[in-house]
Amino acid sequence: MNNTIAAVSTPHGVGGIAVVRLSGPEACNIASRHVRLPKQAGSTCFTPFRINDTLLDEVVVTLFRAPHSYTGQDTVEFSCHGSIYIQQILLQALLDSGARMADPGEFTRQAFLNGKLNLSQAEAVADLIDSTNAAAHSLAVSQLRGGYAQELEHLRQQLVELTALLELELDFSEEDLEFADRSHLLSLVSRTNTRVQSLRQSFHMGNALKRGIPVAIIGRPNAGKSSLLNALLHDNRAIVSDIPGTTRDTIEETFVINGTPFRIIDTAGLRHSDDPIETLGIQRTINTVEQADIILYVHDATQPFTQALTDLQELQGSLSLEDKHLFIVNNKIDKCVDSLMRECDNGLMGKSIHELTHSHINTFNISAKEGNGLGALTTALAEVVQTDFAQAPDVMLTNVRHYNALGHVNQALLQVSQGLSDNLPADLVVIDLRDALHHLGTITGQVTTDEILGTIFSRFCVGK
Ligand SMILES: Nc1nc2c(ncn2[C@@H]2O[C@H](COP(=O)(O)OP(=O)(O)OP(=O)(O)O)[C@@H](O)[C@H]2O)c(=O)[nH]1
Ligand SMILES: [Mg+2]
Repeated sequence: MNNTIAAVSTPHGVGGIAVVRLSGPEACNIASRHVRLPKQAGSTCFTPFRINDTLLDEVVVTLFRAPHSYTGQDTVEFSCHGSIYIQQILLQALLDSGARMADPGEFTRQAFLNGKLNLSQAEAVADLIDSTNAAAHSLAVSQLRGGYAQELEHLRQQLVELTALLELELDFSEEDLEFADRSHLLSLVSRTNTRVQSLRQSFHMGNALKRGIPVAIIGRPNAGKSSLLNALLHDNRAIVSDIPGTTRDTIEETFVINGTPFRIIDTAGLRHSDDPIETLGIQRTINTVEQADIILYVHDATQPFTQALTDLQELQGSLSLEDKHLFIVNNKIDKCVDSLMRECDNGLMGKSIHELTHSHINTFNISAKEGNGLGALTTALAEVVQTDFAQAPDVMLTNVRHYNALGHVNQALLQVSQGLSDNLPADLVVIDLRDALHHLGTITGQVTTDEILGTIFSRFCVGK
């Protein structure tokens, strides 16, 4: 197996410069066929890049010596001029001289295999590259820094100690000795499991911050839901028309307020319909509401507010609105003549809806068409996040793979607790403890399979 790999690390296309990376035991030998290498590791030099005797380009070469490189192997990076032609020929020259084309994420995979990063940090590198806003960026940085890995390592140590105690008993099983007091063990296990559970609970928040906090726009046909989506995005994303039932499928877009991403979802209007496609759309609306943290109920302010009450009452029948933020958005206020009446109506409406749903209610008067009142609405969205996320734990789970693994850890630890309470023999309890350790190990990479590694690194681009 040829372990010296090469790839273009900058995005495909023309640029001022491009970076080609070469890493592995033969990196220096291969590179020195084409360039003069810097005398010292960690330094650069400006040098011609030749193929046989032909000059291809003048490049800057950076040399890293194992283990002091990203991958932990000898690494040479070429910064060449960013023509696609130069990039391709330079890379081909390295391949002809003995390197192998890198797979997606293979540089990071080398880094993991050489102990430069643990698995959750390697995944954080992918998140960092993907991050498009301040919140996702700061989550990825904190995972990369390893606070999270330390927390998991701490949990692992606790489980290892527990296992060791019980295994000690097994060694002396003939003598029927009990080294560890069962109730002490039980409290250790439940403390560890409490931490596992709270880490799992942080996933909802972590995932929302990373992918965008889900906000559903719902309401009757023609209330102006799509107009609101377009107004928030400053874009004609969704079709707007005065025909009720214009939007049939959900339309999803991300937008950022003060560095926090929101995933805003326009839905099919709520009404009873004989049209099978519209009915499917309405079912989708209900599913969307279920997954949303914030609901913008758009009400046509020229209509009686009892409409809103009826709709929310019906929704309440199929799902719980209690733990959601409910924003009542009175739209089309440009068409309302008596604004004082409106205010009074809003108060009444907010009160009745709160009594109905028990959720936090905010009411807004807007005109999606003319853009009035949108500032207050976006400010309120940002405030919800500030209050909810002010209580966010230091370490947050953002990765669904980790979430599932911690689910298995949690199950295994519940079994351990049960076994200890039932006074099961130590060897049976140890089996469940080992199971918990196994699943914990898959997160940071003490336990890996080719399948796990394959799934993780295929997410990366070639060249990282
Ligand atoms: N006067 C006024 N008209 C509006 C306002 N917002 C939307 N409209 C009009 O109301 C009609 C329906 O708007 P849409 O945004 O398509 O409504 P919708 O809720 O998405 O409707 P469906 O997709 O059919 O459920 C269009 O003719 C819009 O121009 C507003 O603030 N003021
Ligand atoms: Mg619509």
